[in-house]
Amino acid sequence: MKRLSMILFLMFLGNLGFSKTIYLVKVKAANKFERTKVANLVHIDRIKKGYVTAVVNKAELKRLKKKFQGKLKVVDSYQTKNKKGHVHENEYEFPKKDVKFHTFDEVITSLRKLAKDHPKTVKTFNIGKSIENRDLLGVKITAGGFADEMKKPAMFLVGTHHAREHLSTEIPLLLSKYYADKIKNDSKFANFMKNRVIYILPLLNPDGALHDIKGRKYKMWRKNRRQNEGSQYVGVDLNRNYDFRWGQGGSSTNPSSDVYMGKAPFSEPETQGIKRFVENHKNIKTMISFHTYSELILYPWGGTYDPVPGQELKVFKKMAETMAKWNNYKPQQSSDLYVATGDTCDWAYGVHNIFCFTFELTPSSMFGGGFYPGAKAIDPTFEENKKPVNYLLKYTDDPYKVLK
Ligand code: 0X9
Ligand code: ZN
Repeated sequence: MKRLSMILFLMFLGNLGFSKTIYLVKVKAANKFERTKVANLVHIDRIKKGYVTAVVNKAELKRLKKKFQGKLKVVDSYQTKNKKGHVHENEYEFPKKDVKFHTFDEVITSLRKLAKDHPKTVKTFNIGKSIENRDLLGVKITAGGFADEMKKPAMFLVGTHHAREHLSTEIPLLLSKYYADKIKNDSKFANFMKNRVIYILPLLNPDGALHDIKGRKYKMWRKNRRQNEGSQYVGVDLNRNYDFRWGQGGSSTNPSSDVYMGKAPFSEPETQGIKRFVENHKNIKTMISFHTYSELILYPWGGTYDPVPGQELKVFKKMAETMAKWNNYKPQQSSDLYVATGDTCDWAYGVHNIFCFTFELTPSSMFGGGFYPGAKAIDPTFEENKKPVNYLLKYTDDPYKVLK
């Protein structure tokens, strides 16, 4: 087993463009409480019976060793030097086999084209700029005009809080085209969309996503590209930066950690953009934050083991379980994985009462490619998620209706 995991790990990392040493570690953790102790320091990659695995840097390893003496095993390490002067060194493009994925520029072009092709039903919107000054662009989709947009119940789809989770850009992007075309071609659906708006923002972390593909080599990058003051370590974990229960577990105060919460809640322009947009769109009733990977449908709370209040728990459960029948994902409360505070859905629900789900898309494990499942994963993942998203859209006017 050790040999097999080592070979797979090396295969997995073989194409990554690291210039540092990273380590694959196993930490003994028998249940969600023990997993949370690990999640306080590093991002947990995989949950197995009795232990978790994580890919960590040197500083993270040091902290893990201090805290989990005797419970930690370094399974493997990997080091590579960035080849200076190689042909693709400064290119912001996916590796050749994955060019089907959209770069930041391609996302922007697609969204603008969609609005141009559907002038009556699709408009672009901008929630601000990333830390490196890139546009955070989305599309709004409705039928019957935008004049009374705010009166129409809305579903908000957001992709790619985490840089390396590129499939979580593709799915909302494909959904935007799917819905625009469906309004055009299906009059029943067009009629239904007179009383709905769909807001889609496929790429919340463009700087991180571009960094992850720079030089056409994946880098396993997770955070945004904030140059942290007084630290050599870059980046804030955007899914730890929302202000609801911020910093109360499952996130780190250390900029070298992959789950660094930021120096203050909403310190990042990307999360500030979401905050402003949601505050200004009280019509948003449901939301999905797309991530990869593990094939899960997660609902609040993620920041505490407590469940949400009774009636709302019933709604969350019913919705998650129904959606999971179509995509075969596992429906569960977020904190069943591990407690993590400052995430999108706890904030959306806790502050704005939005029925918000975190979808951890395909694959189910590292053996299906982990964060890099390849272009072949795009279409099937889209297909399996169409029905779940349609269902959420249907009940967006009144989520409690699922209990009737
Ligand atoms: O840890 C995260 O931010 C999410 N997983 S990922 O592998 N995409 O990074 C899961 C968030 C679930 N929320 C909580 N457990 N609070
Ligand atoms: Zn994620």
